[in-house]
Amino acid sequence: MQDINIAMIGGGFMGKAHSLAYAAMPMFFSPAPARPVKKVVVDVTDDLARAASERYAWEGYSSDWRAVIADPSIDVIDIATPNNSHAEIAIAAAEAGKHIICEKPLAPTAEEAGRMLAAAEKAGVVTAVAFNYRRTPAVALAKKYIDEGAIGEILNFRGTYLQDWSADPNSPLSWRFQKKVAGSGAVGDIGSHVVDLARYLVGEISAVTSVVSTFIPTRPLQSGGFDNLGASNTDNEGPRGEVDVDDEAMSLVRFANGAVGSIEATRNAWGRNNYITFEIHGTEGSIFFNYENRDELQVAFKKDAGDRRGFRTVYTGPNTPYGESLWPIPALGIGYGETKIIEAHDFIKAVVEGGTVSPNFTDGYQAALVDEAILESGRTGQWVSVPDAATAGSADV
Ligand code: NAI
Ligand code: SOE
Repeated sequence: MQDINIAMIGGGFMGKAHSLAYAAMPMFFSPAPARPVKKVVVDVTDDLARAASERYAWEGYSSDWRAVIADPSIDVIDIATPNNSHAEIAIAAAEAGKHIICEKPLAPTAEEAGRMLAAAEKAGVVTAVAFNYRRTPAVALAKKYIDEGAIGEILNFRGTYLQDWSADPNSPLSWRFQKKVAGSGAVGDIGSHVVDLARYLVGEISAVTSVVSTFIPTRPLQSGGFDNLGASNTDNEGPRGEVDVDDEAMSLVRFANGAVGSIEATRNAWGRNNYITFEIHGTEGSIFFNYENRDELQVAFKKDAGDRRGFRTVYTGPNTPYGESLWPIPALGIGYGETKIIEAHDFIKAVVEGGTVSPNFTDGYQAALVDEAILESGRTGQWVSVPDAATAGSADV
């Protein structure tokens, strides 16, 4: 089996998820398209990089991503750093001819995302952006039903991403609350996942109108040199820093194909953990998905007899998308890890075959254009048209 040599930049939360995915991918997918070789992990200091390499079983470590990108033996650069470093690393990787998988959001701004796309297109490298929730088998099953026409013409999409890890005003000032690092708040961090699902399942979003708010304006500064995502200390009397990004956004959206919808994102929703939901109404039926019950897809069909019509539950398993590579019995349990394993498979397959994978940098750029339209509408109170990545001129930005 062919080896694909990987260098991963960033050994935090996503570093853990991607390391697991590379190790497990050939166990799930047989034959695997290639053996991902975990060559080197990079972090900001040698100590952090060494700790990540030992914990996540990488062959080597470094604190110099530029030197790692220059290494001719590396095939793939995996970017798992906070948002503000994605563009610089990805553009350097593309210029060195490396294939790239980059965490979402592709960049803090659409301008940077456009430059990343332009560099990758110029270099002709394979790209992927890690909107992994598309890879949940039940979401792929929803896509299959829609493509087969099972719910007819789509009229309406209602998507939410609700969390509560930062609902406590004393949860710390993660980089996710700092514009210079994150770009935006709930919009880019979690709303972008819903934008990706909406584009995947329904089609391009052409215009948005939004209410964008920041309810918690300051948070305790972090100490200890690592990101304390979600930890809280209700007695915290220490110094606080400014939150200069949104923490809640609600949008109405129009799709280019005539469908309408809504997208909601907040991390202030007590009791909601990773509440990614969508409900889609078509002329022939409806679909409902909730990531907190991610083995299940709820479906209702107009064609059912009147005394039987209503939502029923389909559990994903061997007969649904990706099922032949996962577990042999329905409802054994799909987890976050599986979405990342499938993501790694689809990306490595495209690298080996010289093909393309979706979502890629074009999708990441288009999602960033939607995110920016949501933020602009939040500022102006107006409907804002979303440019099309194909004509927005990625090479010119
Ligand atoms: P994190 O803060 O847990 O880890 C980031 C790591 O990158 C840290 O170890 C940090 O020291 C390192 N780092 C920062 N700047 C660096 C640089 N210039 N060079 C090398 N290393 C650097 O962050 P997390 O949660 O892993 O997020 C990383 C990215 O993944 C973000 O873009 C985030 O939005 C995305 N993400 C995506 C998720 C998904 O479900 N697809 C889930 C969580 C995060
Ligand atoms: C925090 O909101 C976070 O880690 C996001 O950054 C991820 O994209 C999301 O999938 C899980 O929550």
